[in-house]
Amino acid sequence: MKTILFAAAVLGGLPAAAMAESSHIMFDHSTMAGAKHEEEAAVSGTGTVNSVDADAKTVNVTHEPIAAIGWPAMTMDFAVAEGVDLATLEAGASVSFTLTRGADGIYIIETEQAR
Ligand SMILES: [Cu+2]
Repeated sequence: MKTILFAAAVLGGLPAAAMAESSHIMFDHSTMAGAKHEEEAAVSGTGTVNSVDADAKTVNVTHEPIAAIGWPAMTMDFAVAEGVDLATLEAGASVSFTLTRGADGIYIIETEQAR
């Protein structure tokens, strides 16, 4: 939640149009067409890592469309589960990953590996 709160603070002073363009951390993908909120099974996707913040346990990923949850291709920040070893990931890596959705409705990366 620390990341989300930080993002909210940073975005707080920006006009609405700028917020719409900003990080997907604040964006509730679940409102997108095709999203099935009731199904909480892990969702898999692929993408390219843009940056890794091992201290914050976040990665910025440009991911391919994830049809299972109705996401288009996009670039976004993900929080990463405790079990994921970010030391093995670096900018430019092509990865596959699985997502799980927390009680707050935010998807996080549950597993991630180079491909
Ligand atoms: Cu996204």
